[in-house]
Amino acid sequence: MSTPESQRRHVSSDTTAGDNSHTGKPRQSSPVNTICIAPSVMCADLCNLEADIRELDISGISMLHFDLMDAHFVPNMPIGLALIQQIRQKTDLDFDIHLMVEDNDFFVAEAAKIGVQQIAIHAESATHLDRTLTLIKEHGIKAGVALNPATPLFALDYVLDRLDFVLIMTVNPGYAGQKLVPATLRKISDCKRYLKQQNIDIPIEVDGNVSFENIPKMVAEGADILVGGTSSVFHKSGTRAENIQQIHQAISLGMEQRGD
Ligand code: S6P
Ligand code: MG
Repeated sequence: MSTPESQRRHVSSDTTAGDNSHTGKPRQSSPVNTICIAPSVMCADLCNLEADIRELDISGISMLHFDLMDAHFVPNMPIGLALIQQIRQKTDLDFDIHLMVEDNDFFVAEAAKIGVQQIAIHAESATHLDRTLTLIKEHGIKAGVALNPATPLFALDYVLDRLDFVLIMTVNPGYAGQKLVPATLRKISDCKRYLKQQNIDIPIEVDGNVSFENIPKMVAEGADILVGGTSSVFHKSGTRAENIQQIHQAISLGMEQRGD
């Protein structure tokens, strides 16, 4: 059986996704089979965002995570399309869009105009999940499904062939600075096993309290993309560069315990 295009190992290393060469700089990519750190922009210093983005740009990360909320699916709305559009002009990093909205198709179309590399939609908000995933892929963007902590993995059963990644929420979506929902650690390894049983090799992204302390456990369970927020990349104890260094150490600890 041939391997479908969607069953690639890592999201950021592919060059077929949306064009982001807005700054004329060479595009960065993550190496295949490594853990990817994706800083969550809603946790940056929003009054000093350009400085934060520049610091992250030279820190060796390859992807930025954007939380797009509509104050309906989740009761918050920290950043919007106009801001993402402006940041697109400042960096060639890959853009990872996490939609927490009711009208997924509208935001997919708007994000595609901006030039983003991957989009996750929530299984809980999508009325026509298969159709919206297809729409994302028609734009040449990698498609993922995000699952709330209480949503079972079988929500993915009939869209697996559409997926380029899975986003496991390790907190309930809507806010930064929350505590990990404990059962979600097991859910990461359950997801890893589930994908393996289906012979699908796509990355698992984790989002929510991806802290220095939790990263080794998450990586050991099978996480491939780590969304870094207030408990890691933007932790007050260090500079962005120092925090990213500490994340790499935590990843190494997790990799030592990892089974694959
Ligand atoms: C939450 C959102 C996340 C947060 C991130 C914050 O709804 O999807 O991406 O920005 O989880 O990280 P932390 O370390 O503050 O929990
Ligand atoms: Mg997020």
